[in-house]
Amino acid sequence: MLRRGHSPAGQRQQGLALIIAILAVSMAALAATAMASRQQVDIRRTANILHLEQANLYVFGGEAWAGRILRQDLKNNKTDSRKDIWARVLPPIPVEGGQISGSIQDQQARFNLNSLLLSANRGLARQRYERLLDELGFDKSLVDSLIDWLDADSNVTLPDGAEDGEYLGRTPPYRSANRPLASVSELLLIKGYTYAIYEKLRPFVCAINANTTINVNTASKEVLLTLAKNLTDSDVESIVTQQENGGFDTMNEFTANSAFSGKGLSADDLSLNSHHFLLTTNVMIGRIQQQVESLLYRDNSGQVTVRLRRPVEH
Ligand SMILES: [Ca+2]
Ligand SMILES: [Ca+2]
Repeated sequence: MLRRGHSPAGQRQQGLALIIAILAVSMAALAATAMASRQQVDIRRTANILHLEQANLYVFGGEAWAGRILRQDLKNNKTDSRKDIWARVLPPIPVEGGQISGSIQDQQARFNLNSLLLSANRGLARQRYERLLDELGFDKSLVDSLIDWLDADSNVTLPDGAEDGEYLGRTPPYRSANRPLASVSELLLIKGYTYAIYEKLRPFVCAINANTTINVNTASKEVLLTLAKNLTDSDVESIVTQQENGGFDTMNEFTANSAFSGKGLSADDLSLNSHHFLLTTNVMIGRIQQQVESLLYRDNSGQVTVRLRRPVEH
């Protein structure tokens, strides 16, 4: 008599048992691998959360650093120029698990787009913006659609303005903001503004929700050229040289520059100092890379507050 295990049926049973056993072991191994890799993902996720938290803390640290620099700067002098201590770049410095770097830029070196709405001398703001558009090779009519976007009413500024009628017809439809810009990138929503125009305007404009002056000690050549009619590059050369040497101490010294002679320069909304600065902080911790911009406001007593904090737009 054959033993059960050696019968064909018994061999089949043994084979089946073996396959089940192999399957069970494989499944257990798969489950263990899945658990291990899940654990690794969890560990990485936790590390990323911790690094993100750490990066945010370094951004706050960067703001505190910038606040101290700006306070100290006001003790050093009453004007703001490229020679000031805030204008120095903070080179990458190692911190636990990564590095941090940063720089402060004077926002008032730029034309504030919101001054088209908020300035006491809107006509002058308009002239300056038209000159900037012209200088960059754009149609001056772009000022009309921007004014309509900013102003509270829904009356179209002729000839090239645009209000709800323009934007409600778009896909998806939206309304005119009818308030100051919160960000320069908002231009992309406005009639006539393409990405190429936005990119070219960006270095010379800002969007601060207050009536601000243009600081002639930090303004770029392009912005200086908007201050009076028919100015040429060579006209503003001596001003740029003066900026590099620490700027002007009095407004008279600036306006008396022969470059402006007979060119209708107005000192309205111009200044030698600034209140609004933009801090850009770059933090690298582990796999986290954060680039954050903080809009800082320094009052006349040197007190610095953070008005806005957001990721840098690219
Ligand atoms: Ca200063
Ligand atoms: Ca409007």
